Amino acid sequence: MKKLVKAALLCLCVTSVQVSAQTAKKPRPNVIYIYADDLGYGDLSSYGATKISTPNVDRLAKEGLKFTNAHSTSGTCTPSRYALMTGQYPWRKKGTGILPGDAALIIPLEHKTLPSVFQKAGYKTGAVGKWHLGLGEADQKINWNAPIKKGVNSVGFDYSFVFPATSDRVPTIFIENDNVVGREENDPIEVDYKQPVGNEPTGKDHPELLKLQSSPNHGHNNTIVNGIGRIGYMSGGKKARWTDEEVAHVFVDRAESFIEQHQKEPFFLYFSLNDIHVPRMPSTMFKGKSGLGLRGDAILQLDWTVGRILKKLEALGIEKNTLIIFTSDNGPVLDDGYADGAVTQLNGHNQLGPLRGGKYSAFEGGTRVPFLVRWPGTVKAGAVSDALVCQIDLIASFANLFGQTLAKEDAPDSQNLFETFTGKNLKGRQILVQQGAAFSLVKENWKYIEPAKGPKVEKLTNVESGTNDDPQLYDLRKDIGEKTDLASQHPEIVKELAAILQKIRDE
Ligand code: NG6
Ligand code: CA
Repeated sequence: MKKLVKAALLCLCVTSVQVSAQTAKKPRPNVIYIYADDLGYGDLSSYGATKISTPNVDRLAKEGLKFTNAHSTSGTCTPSRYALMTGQYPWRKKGTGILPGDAALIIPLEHKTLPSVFQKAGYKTGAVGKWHLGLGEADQKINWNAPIKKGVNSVGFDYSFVFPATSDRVPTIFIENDNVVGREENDPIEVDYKQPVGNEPTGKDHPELLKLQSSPNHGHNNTIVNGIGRIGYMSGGKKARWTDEEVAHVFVDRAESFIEQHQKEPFFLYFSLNDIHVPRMPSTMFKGKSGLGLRGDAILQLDWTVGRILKKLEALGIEKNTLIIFTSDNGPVLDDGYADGAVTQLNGHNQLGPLRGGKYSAFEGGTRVPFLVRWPGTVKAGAVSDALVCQIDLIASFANLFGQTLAKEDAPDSQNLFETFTGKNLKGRQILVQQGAAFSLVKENWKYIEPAKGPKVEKLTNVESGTNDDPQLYDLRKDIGEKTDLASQHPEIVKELAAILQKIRDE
């Protein structure tokens, strides 16, 4: 008997030694994913901006790894975020375009998501900030006046504090753990994107009430909230409505509380900023400070937000064990709907850096975005990687870190690039499909843009769309600005890349 117990104990010891050796091999850092909105490749001083200074974000570059060829999947928000969360190319699924504020949740619940991978690894997961992936059951009008079923907490977040879509779309409210914050029984919230609800003034009928004018023809002239015309109509919820000037403060406070609360356990925080999306209406402390209009001021606010997070980690003494990723959901745009000085006070700032295009575009400016990784002690400080990586790859990369195997249907387009994301390997993807005004396929140095109809310059935003009736081919290694179309010189490469694109589509 004694012998048996001894043997069993020995066995237990061996197992626990094995387990701890395994855990030692696989680190479990806290992970904070900071997602800027519409921030361009040229908008940070660490990426070459000279007319604006972003010292806090630049610290991530100085103390971490800077990517020069990192991408969102798409030139707009919803599809890029869908890909980040699911590891599936968004164009494989219908209904993943820019969503209205009353859209249903588009993330399928039967598959792994980025946060559910963390949950499975024993992390506490939180989402703070912009959501824009829909809320509520499909084919049902969402009821804002009751707890939301199939909300943010259904896709793998233990805690969430978000706004539903974009700050230029109603409803202009916060939602905490799938409940509207500050909702009142006697002032129910109603939202409609087709017809007016309630009797509040609209930007269209009462431009004199606006503190921020809409740009001509951009819409943004439905219900006025906080002196700003929005997309969509809303009534009720007077006490629940946000004040634009406070949004960044509210979000960073929530992010800090989440970090503080979970400082002793591994946590994953999806921190999705409102800056620098329109309406750009930063708080008083930043207004007029950049000299570049409200867009520049919003960049300063974004930088300050990052600084708050860095300070918080230091104060808690957890900065070494926290991996920060900073990136943007799509490229930059100056005029996206409001006369906010982005164009008139540009002052020589170049939001694109060396790239062409911008938000919505098939050119590199649509999806090539700043991407920084800081993990002190593990990721080499001040390193630069030109590996081709995409946000869609994070889910497979973290699953790999945690030793999780993903089923074939989970994250089908995501590649494990953990070693690349942490700078141990300089190789990235060989191939990436990019979704802008046209589809593109990048293979090593070559970029093929599929023929597509449409204006060469988007009328409203003045962004070069990248569309052309004929196929285009660029050698990105020599021509990052996509100035010289080589399609007619290399018809065989055009053919090869077009075929690969078709094959990936058919998968
Ligand atoms: C566009 C809006 C733009 C912005 C964008 C979404 C118009 C004319 N333009 O439709 O202002 O809201 O949608 O941006 O309505 S994103 O970053 O969330 O994709
Ligand atoms: Ca965006």
